[in-house]
Amino acid sequence: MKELLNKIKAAKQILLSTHRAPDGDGFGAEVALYHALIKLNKKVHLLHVDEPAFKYNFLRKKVRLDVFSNESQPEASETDLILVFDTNDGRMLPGLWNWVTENKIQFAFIDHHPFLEDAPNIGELSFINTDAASTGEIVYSMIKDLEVEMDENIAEALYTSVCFDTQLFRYVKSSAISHAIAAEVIPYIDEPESIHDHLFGNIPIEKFRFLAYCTNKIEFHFNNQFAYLEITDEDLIRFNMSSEDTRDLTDHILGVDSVEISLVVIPAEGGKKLSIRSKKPLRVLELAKLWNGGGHLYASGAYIPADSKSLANLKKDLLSEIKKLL
Ligand SMILES: [Mn+2]
Repeated sequence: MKELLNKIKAAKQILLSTHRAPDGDGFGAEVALYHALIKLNKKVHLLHVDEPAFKYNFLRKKVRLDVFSNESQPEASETDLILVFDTNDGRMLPGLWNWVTENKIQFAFIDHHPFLEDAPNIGELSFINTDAASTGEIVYSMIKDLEVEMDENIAEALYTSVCFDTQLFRYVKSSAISHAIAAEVIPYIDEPESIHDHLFGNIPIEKFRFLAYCTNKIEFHFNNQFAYLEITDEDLIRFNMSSEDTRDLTDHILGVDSVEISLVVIPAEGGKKLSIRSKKPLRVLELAKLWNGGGHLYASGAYIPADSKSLANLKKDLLSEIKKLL
């Protein structure tokens, strides 16, 4: 971490990024460091492969963010460093990552996900702490080390990050750090509860009806210990929803007392995505790896391209692997 902080101190122009379909953790962590780096007089902006969802507008409107495309690329020679949050896999930044590697731009991943054995090189500067409950937790300590004073902008971004990944302090990795950060930043935030609403209390009625439809579609197997839901393209079209709108569903299903593992199959660009959750001590990371996926021990995912052979018997294969776990 010390070497990374020295590079940051020495850099003039720094880009910040996160995985595609940015979430409250990755985006919050980026925005927090953005405001800190501005205070250190750095030239800094966010460079994404996707715009964040509208619910993050309260953070979005306060930063400079560009979306990467082949037509609009930053000047590589003027970029000293790119920091990528909440992933350690360049493939999660399609297009942008080629630009980084082709131009040999110095990079670091700042993340809390376990390494993937088959992931591309993560470089020497990266900082990964799988004990952190959120990427925001890591950025909090970076901001402390950089000796930047807390302010409202940094506080609300850090709070967003911590609230999002811990699901309002439900998943804190049995540590008090998330709460300690909250205790420090809340006094700087005008209405901390409004952040809870932005993140979790903003379901449009159309989406609520879609979620009700999906809930009805869930199949329960193995004495109701396994919940399986497959959402099709037709479902998304019928309700005018995107794959992103299914995101909260996986966690929600795990709220059923008998369910130990939940798995949602979602249409994704050029294929399907598996989103898998489990209750301790069952670990689903290894399961995701069987389909070339990754993530956390109890929350993982995989992407299966449409031309993959494994799609043909997907449900059958999943059921037989899940059966071994239960
Ligand atoms: Mn995260």
